[in-house]
Amino acid sequence: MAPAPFVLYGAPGSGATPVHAALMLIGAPVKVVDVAPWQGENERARLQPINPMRQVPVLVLPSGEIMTESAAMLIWLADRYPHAKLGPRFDDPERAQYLRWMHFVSSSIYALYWIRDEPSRLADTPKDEALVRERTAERIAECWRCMDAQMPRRGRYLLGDHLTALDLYVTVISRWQPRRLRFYREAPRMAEVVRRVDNEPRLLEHWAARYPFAGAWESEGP
Ligand SMILES: N[C@@H](CCC(=O)N[C@@H](CS)C(=O)NCC(=O)O)C(=O)O
Repeated sequence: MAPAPFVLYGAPGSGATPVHAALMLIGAPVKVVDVAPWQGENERARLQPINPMRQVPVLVLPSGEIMTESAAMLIWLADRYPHAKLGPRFDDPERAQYLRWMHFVSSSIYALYWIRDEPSRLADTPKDEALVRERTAERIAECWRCMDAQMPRRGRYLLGDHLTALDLYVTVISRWQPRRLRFYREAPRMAEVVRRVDNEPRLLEHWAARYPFAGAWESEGP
């Protein structure tokens, strides 16, 4: 009998995109449910039964267990399916830096989109909303700059010559505002890697279907 598929909740371009890319590289069957909670209450309500935080991505494992948290999903998938070589193993010297930067991207950068996607959560007036957008963009740029300076780049990808979950994560999140042109400027060493991952032959179809260039992510914005 064919194994039960993973079920992944999240619309194109969301944090589900790198998780989906990992599942593609692993070769695991996946059923995708498009939900875009940033579009409003109706979409959020669809998520309530599976994730009370009403966010995506949500990954339902073949066992039926539910996972939230994109970084945890990526790390777990890489560990669970070692044949795909998506992350350094427990005794690999790169493991510490891998975990460090996976968590950094999640907690210092991705977390800011809760505010950016709906600045009225913290700001009362349109003027304050614009300020929140501007300041969070500066903070995201600072995080990328810091990461770029600290990453021990020694190969074609962020952690060496193997594409890992960290490459998938940074490739997608760097497409979000303030978008790629700003990222390229702040993080010139990582810029080279994300362009390589954008053009990874095994993922071209995936990117085209789940995060097409039509979204104009290779631009700049607040
Ligand atoms: N910590 C979560 C953050 C997830 C998150 O912020 N997802 C966004 C979409 S990419 C979302 O659901 N936003 C809607 C909202 O926060 O209301 C993760 O890493 O998976």
